[in-house]
Amino acid sequence: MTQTADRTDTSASAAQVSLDANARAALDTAVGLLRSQQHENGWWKGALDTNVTMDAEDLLMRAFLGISSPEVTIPAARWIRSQQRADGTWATFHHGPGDLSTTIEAWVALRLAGDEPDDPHMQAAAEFVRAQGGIEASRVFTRIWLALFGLWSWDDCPNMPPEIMFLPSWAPLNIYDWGCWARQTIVPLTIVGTLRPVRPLRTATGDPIGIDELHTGAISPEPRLFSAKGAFARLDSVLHTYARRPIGPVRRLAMRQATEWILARQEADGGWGGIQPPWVYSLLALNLMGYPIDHPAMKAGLDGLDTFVLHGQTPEGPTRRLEACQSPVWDTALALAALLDAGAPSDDPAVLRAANWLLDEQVTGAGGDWQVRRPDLPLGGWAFEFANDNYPDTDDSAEIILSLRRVAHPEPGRLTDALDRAVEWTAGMQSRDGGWGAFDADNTSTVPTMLPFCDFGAVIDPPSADVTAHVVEMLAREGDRHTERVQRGVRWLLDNQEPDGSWFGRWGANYIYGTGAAVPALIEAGVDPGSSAIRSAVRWLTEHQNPDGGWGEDLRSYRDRDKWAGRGESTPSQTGWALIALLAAGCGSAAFRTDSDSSAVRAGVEYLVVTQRIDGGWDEDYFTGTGFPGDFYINYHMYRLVFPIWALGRYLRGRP
Ligand code: R04
Repeated sequence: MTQTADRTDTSASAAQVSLDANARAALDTAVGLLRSQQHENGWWKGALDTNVTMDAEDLLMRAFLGISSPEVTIPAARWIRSQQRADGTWATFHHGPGDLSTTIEAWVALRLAGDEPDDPHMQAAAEFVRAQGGIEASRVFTRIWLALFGLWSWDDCPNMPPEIMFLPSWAPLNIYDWGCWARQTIVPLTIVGTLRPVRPLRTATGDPIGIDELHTGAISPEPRLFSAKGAFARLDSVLHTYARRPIGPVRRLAMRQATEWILARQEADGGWGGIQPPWVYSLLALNLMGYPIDHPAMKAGLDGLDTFVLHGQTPEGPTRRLEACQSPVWDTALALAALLDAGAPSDDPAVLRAANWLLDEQVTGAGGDWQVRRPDLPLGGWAFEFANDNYPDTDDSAEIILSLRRVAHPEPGRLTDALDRAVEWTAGMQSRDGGWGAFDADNTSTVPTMLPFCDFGAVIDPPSADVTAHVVEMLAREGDRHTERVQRGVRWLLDNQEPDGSWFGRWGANYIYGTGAAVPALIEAGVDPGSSAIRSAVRWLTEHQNPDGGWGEDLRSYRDRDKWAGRGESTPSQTGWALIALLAAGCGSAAFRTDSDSSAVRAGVEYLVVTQRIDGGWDEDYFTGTGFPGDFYINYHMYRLVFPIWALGRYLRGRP
């Protein structure tokens, strides 16, 4: 064994040897579990948890379309009930605060399933809703769902006119200035909001459903007259006056155009974008435009939704819940990297199965909305899911390229060709400011964010630190370090570092995710580990390590930065991200960095070792994935396994 600087006395050395042996054993059992979870076709797919608005809206959609059935309603209602907390509320993430809109939607869905307003669990929920300001204070989507059943006035929902379809791609507010998920949501909603349908909502036994229990009667305050929000609010009232007029030929043409736009984007699995909201709203819009539920497009859409259903079991009986989306491509990219980080041979059968599946998933056959901003860029990216070919993204593409480049494929030419075009696609999606957004280039107009309609979730897709970091790391690994495109990406990251040394996490929670992505990218791109950017990031991480050796960050950091940034109970995935950054910065070898940095790494590794389950996995009830900062969160079930493996594998690399 070679003598290294951190082994200055025999006891430290003995502790080090046993930590490394324990880490090795932890890694081996974790990899065994990961291998056992691979599908025979080569992919991995972890469950994806979000919140019960998915299930509530599914029941409401079925009621609206007239296709409710006890086989769906009963197990879905059971699932919704199982997620209610002791205080009567529903949250949008584990251990999160009660959420007004989620609780309203759950209450209405349970009424549909036959729960009575004076049942104690319903009363508790309604009490919370009233205390929070009632339906009047809920998000626009919630009020639209109620308006569909005459439980809320269409006049009191912000309006989005279908004529938006006529705006050319250079005009403000045109649909390509919206993030792709918001674009796919608003296009069908322009149809719904124009036709303003009202269908009655009844329980299974035929009783009409009312929502008096959820009202406070309060009216939200008028926005200030001269603010931007005030101007858009006045525009909204003009649009309402227009919306109440009879539908003329121009509106009819706009709605027809929106319908064609929707139909052209239906994916092979019958869905839209592989995410629940566009999928469900597109089905409502098509139905309202005269497509009956047995029309092939409607049938494909409804059948496809069934493939997003997860079945479970509670003491009360079987449950059913809907995944908001699925993440097989993303999960497979991360799992493949984990296997390779853990030392699997580059031609290991599991590695090759994953590589072949990913190669088949590359989007080379179909264009997509991204072409509006990059019309000359050849195809070659990957999308997040089994079937959302219209929306490849740079984040998946970057991670897949990083993984696949390490594979020894039996047909090296096939791999190289695929990767070369993927690199060019991903690089070509760079935005003007030097960073990368996820699904589109230059999706940076802030005009959509100012509309009263947009009170929920991100509606644009500007460059983020995490996505930019993944792409920079990939391009630098590809040998592009000194090219202008990489240097502009590096500059974007340096310019967007927080004053405290961390980076914001757009698609993962939160500053730990952003920092865990940015540090390895900057190091790969040639930034000096001793530079102030890296040193301040390392300091931020070590200062936010928990006494148990792990890292954790509560999702409330998105709304209350001062209180929660970098703070929360330790989780395996977030501990993995922090370790990955520290290891990239050289903190794993005490010969290079300060003693305290290397002991931070050892304590983090120790945390992973002692919290591992007997089967090789880790528990992670906390959500560490982000759909929309502040509004929508995701528990990716693969994260608890793949990121500890990345960290342990990289920690042990080069050790005896
Ligand atoms: C982990 C990052 C990888 N990379 C690709 C992102 C994929 C997932 O993106 C989305 C997931 C979503 N879910 N639900 C929505 C959503 C949007 C995404 C959603 C959409 C519209 C409305 C509410 C929710 F972009 Br309204 C699961 C970056």
